[in-house]
Amino acid sequence: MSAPNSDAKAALDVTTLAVNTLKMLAVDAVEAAQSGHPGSPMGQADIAYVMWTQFLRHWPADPVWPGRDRFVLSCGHGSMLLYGLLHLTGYPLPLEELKRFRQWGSLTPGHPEVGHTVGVETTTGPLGQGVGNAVGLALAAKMAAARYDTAAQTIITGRIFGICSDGDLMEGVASEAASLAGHLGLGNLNLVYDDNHITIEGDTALAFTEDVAARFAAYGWHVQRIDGHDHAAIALALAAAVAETARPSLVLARTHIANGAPHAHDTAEAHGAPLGAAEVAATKDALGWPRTPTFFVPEEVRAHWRASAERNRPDYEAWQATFGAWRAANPALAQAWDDATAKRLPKDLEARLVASVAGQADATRVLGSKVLQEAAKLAPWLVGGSADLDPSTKTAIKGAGSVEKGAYGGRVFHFGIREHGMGAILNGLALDGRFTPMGSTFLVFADYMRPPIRLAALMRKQVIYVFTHDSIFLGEDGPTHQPIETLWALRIIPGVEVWRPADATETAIAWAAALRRTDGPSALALSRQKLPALPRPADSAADQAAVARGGYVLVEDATAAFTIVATGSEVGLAVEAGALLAAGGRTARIVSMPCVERFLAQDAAWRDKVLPPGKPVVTLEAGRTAAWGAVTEARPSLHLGIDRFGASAPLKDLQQHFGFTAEQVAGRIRDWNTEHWVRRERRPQGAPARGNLPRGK
Ligand SMILES: Cc1ncc(C[n+]2csc(CCOP(=O)(O)OP(=O)(O)O)c2C)c(N)n1
Ligand SMILES: [Mg+2]
Repeated sequence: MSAPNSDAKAALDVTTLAVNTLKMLAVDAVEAAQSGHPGSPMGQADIAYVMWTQFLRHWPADPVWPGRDRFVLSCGHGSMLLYGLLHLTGYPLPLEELKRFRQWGSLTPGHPEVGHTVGVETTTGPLGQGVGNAVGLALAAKMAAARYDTAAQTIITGRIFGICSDGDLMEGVASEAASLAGHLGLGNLNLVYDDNHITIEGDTALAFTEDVAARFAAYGWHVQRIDGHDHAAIALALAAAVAETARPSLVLARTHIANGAPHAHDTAEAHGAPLGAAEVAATKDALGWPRTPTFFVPEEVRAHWRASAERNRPDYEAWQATFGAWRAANPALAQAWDDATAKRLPKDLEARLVASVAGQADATRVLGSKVLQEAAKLAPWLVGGSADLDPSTKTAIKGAGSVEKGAYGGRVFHFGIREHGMGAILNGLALDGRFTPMGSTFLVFADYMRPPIRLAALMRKQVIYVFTHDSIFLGEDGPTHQPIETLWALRIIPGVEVWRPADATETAIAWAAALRRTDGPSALALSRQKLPALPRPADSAADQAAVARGGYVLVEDATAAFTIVATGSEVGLAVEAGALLAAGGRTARIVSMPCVERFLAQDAAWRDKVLPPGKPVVTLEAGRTAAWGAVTEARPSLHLGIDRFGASAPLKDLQQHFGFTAEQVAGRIRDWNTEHWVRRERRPQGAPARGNLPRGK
């Protein structure tokens, strides 16, 4: 063989330098912060280099280019790899920001945060979630292609690339999502597994000895195994992964954590601790890297990385031209695209949703299903499904068709019994930007998908959850299925709006609010059981606007000495109990509070109008009582709820045993009311009223 010519040698050198730059930026940043994860960026640098310079179609000058490929770093602890890539390829992430890794207010937080750092596609860190997000993004791209591509023009060009780690693939959420991705044949998804045999506690042999390749093959994935430091092998594998369009691809890349660090190499210590000054020096020496300056980027390396992004110019420009031609040739599709992207809803959305169920009394899950059908007409980008509970949750969009392998034009998902995967996939669908995704299950199983709900809130993404069977009054299924703490468990996540509507109007307004809320998730808690109609004589636009404020006066009475605040199925009960109390000479105002977060976000004038300061309040909700103090504040208050697990029995017996008949509620209020006023006169100033203590514990 002849000696390589000098051009080839120069190319080889800049490649090595480009990889080493990525490694050293991570090492220096972690060292400067004295915090972070140097090992995985070092181990993944070869994979990332080949992926980003030869495969990923992106355009840093237009980071949200709709035709782009998306990159998901599922193992978010390796964030410095991503920050290095974004910096080097020309995103607005200056070196100064890399120097401020993990510092207050920097663009380089410990784990990547979408919306915070330009070029970051999703927030990762909780392991496994990114794999689910990638599946959702891939599904969204398939669904968008089915809607918008035409015989003449392909505008959905983006593919999904990702890197995941041992931790990602140990987590169940990744298995759920991967199983569904295989089932749906998401051939636009290309994941590389950083198979470094190391996690925090040591060798993966401690706890992870399964055959991952066989597992993914069984899921229906296209699976390859390579040496993750061999650039030619990485390129061949990624080319094969991209060429495989019928199945998602997993490339198991055997790598070495902290590759290039003489002593830290292959150690668990390199996972999450700075290398230390001595090892940093040894690494730089071993790689022929200058010890100073730190954060060193050789000029030819900068040019090389920039050129790698510039190589996408023809694709970028061709896409823009195609998109322009597509817009001109397909005005209706273009309008649909614009409406979906902007989530453009009709002004009279509320009125139309209310009209779809006006005057009807039923279970809110049934009313919700009817409202959904109308919502689906007004928001064609609304898509959704359930975790195998549609006959109960009633969330199918009728006549829309299912999303199936090879046929992605439908709007109904069948997630299977995979709530956690569903949540992570919904986040991916939301991140795509062209859909409003909805997912449903029983309220009690919201716990199975809490991590992605939390992430949807953190990312401020629009996801709608429909959680039915929202209280013990689901009946015979018993305490395993009866949520007690779940409403407050969701309310306590910042940024989640939980709606628990009481009747047709509230159900419609809750749906409208969820559709309009494009910067965060909304959860609808709906009843299994039929609910009574509420006194709502006018049901005017003003009344509906009041509902949208989250808490409002349903029954006003200027002479009333106190207020009953209730939600969902307990609002009707409050009205009934109020009538019994009134018959005994104690009139009550009734407040319905379908969304506590909305109510608490109203100005003081509204809150004081609904709950006058100083006026005693009774709260009534079939769930934990402790947190209602956040609503009643300093007002004398009694919290009626359920602070133990439920029981398996018919609805009527549960109402009786848990004190939720109108007579019992009226009686409990009467007792408290009497006691409260008597005690208030006698008790020394500042002593708590008896009513502040939850009863029935
Ligand atoms: C759901 C979840 N559990 C635990 C952690 C804490 N954690 C961060 S990284 C990690 C495991 C690291 O192993 P691996 O994923 O193989 O990454 P590597 O050490 O190879 O970089 C753990 C347990 C987490 N981020 N997310
Ligand atoms: Mg590992």
